[in-house]
Amino acid sequence: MKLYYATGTCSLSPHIVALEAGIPLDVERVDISRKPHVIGNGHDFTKVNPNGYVPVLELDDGSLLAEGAAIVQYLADLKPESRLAPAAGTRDRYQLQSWLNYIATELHKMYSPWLFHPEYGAQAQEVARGKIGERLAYVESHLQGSGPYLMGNTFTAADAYLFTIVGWSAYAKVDLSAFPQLRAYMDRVGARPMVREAMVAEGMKRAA
Ligand SMILES: N[C@@H](CCC(=O)N[C@@H](CS)C(=O)NCC(=O)O)C(=O)O
Repeated sequence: MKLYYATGTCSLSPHIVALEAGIPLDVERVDISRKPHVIGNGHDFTKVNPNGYVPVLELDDGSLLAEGAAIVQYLADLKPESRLAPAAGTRDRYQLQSWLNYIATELHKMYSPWLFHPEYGAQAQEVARGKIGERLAYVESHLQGSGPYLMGNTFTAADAYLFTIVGWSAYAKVDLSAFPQLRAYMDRVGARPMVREAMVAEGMKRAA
């Protein structure tokens, strides 16, 4: 299996999930700073994903799966014993999907593209930061009552995704100072050996 990724982007989330699940993974870096985006051999990445974005998972039969929220569930279901996703059809599985959708639509797509492109203007960016602040306040209160992870005591695919997106905060100038639970959560998740390993593999961190 191969994960198409770009360093430090949302593709870090399935990278973490694969490592946490103990799934052997080939990785192929996509240069999303070039237009069109290219992969290592210089090939146009839109031949892999016509939408041009990471993550994409190439399965062993050559078929492709796009969209981070789907990829992390696919990986987690390959190793149910990892408990990265509750069993399909259970109430808890829908709760996981609720979190994945919340992170994708209310956070991920509010940070990106709005806070990564100054050309959108300061006003649009302040609106995005305000919305993100509201959504993070909700996460903060949830962690306070039901932590240490989003789904309670068990680290799941939703935590890999939330950690990845909230990890953009310093760069995107999203102020986390009002969210002590969330900051502690980021430290907790960031200290997990497989999370560190994924970050080292992507060149975001030095090996200890
Ligand atoms: N809907 C997609 C969005 C993925 C996405 O936004 N990927 C970004 C990196 S975080 C990307 O590759 N951007 C490059 C581009 O869109 O050209 C998902 O949730 O997987």
